[in-house]
Amino acid sequence: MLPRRVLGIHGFSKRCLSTRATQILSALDIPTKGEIPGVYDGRWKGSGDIFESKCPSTGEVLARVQSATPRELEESIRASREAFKVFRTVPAPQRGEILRQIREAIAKYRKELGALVSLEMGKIRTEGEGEVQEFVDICDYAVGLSRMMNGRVVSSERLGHSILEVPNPLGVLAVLSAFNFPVAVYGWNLALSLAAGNATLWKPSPSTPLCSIAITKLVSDVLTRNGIPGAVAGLVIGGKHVGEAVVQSTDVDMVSFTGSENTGRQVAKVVQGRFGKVLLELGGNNASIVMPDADLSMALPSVFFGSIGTAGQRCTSTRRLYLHKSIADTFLERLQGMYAKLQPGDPLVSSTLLGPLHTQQAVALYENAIADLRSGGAELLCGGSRYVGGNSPLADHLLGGNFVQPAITIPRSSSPHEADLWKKEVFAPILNVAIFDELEQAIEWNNAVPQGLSSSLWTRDIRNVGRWIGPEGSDTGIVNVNVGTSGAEIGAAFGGNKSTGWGRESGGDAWKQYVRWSACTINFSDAAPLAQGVDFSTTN
Ligand code: UN1
Repeated sequence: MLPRRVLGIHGFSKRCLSTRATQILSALDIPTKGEIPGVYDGRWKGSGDIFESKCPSTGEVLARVQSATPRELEESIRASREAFKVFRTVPAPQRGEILRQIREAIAKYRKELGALVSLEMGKIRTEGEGEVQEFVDICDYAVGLSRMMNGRVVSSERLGHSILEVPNPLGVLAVLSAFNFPVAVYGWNLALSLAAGNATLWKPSPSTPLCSIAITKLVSDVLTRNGIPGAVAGLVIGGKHVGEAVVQSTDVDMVSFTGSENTGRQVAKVVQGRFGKVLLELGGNNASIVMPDADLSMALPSVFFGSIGTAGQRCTSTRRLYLHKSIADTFLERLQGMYAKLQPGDPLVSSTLLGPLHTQQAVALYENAIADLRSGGAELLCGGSRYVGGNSPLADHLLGGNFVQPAITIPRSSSPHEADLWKKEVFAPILNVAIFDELEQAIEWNNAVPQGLSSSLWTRDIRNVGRWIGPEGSDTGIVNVNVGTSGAEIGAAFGGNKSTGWGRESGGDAWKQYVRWSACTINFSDAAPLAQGVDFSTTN
């Protein structure tokens, strides 16, 4: 038999785990030796290629995870369908009770899971824990929802008739999630899907397998305790081929995809080509606009968090900053002062504010973007290179990490109509700045990019607020006032317009996509009249 391929940047690496990693993995019952099964359909397995989980802060190989073979994927999808048949008959409030128990299980391990997110994804501790809190919050929301997923009774124009709009479970939901929120985005989808009575099959980013294994273990324990088949919340670790097969499968009723615009376009075509349902959460290219009357003591830390938080790797990160000319100099001076004090460090240490980028490829994207900005004549106010070598502020054990200096730039051209650099999402801490005269101009720039996820206006003037949230205002899915572009709560629907994909997840009315709707007209009368008064009577 041929040996299995090991997919990792450095190929075969020997696993010799640091204490730092061992403690976090052990607390969550993740083996610290040997290969770890990355497929769960009621049973743990995985005999496909090996994926390495690599710590972005140190370069250490955290685990070698067994992915799904094509056959195992098929088995998982089949198990999901079987599990769905059982789960769809469980009354919704009982599904809510299961969700409540999942909420408890996740909340109990909030700190440990948060640390695992920091270790494997690279975001800082408070953001790792915040992401786990987001999972807890959406479970709370879905517990309530399980008693409120109401249909409607519609008046019929016909005597003795009633029309019901009925939500029923949809089937199998596949969740294809990204590395940057390896816990929360699955939580948004799983919670609504469970409340709706579906089976969910998770294909996480192959670079964050441990987060998905830890979560799946906690969820499957709850399901098993309640006599529910484990495949109600299945897991398949795998690469492109696994993702493609999931997306193509007619046994998957809905695909919820988070990732790049390019891949999202392919996913959408394939799923729509087979008339499946698709929910997309794609690129963000989010702007903050600061007006002359803004309270800078609020705007500055928010823009700082928006651009540096998660090292600029949130879909909602602030990538564009539009400053009114009257406050631009002051704002930039103070913002640069904040950037200058920033030190990169181990994301597991609670005082660290700047962690690494997730992968070496992300570092390359950052470096290319900086090179493009430079060659396009942009003024680089700070940052622009990676932290390497002798004068790096990084401790020795972090020298193999993917740390880069957050950059602030002033591109030569301010308008997205004139310079393409404004139109691209670069998943890294690069903040491009332009200076405007009138709010209309800033709104026009805000809207002149393909993406439409989040945007934020800083002002105290109610007239600006009206314009910003109205028909001539921001065209993004998330439109904030005196609140930064990132860090949305779960209560409202989350998602973006235009090339962000129009998807809505999490709160609001998002649950309505996770069910199949039927309009049921019921005749209680002794006649069978046609609608619209159509007369189709026969003589006999
Ligand atoms: C994402 O970046 O994919 O609003 C999700 C936020 C988080 C979720 C971001 N609550 O920044």
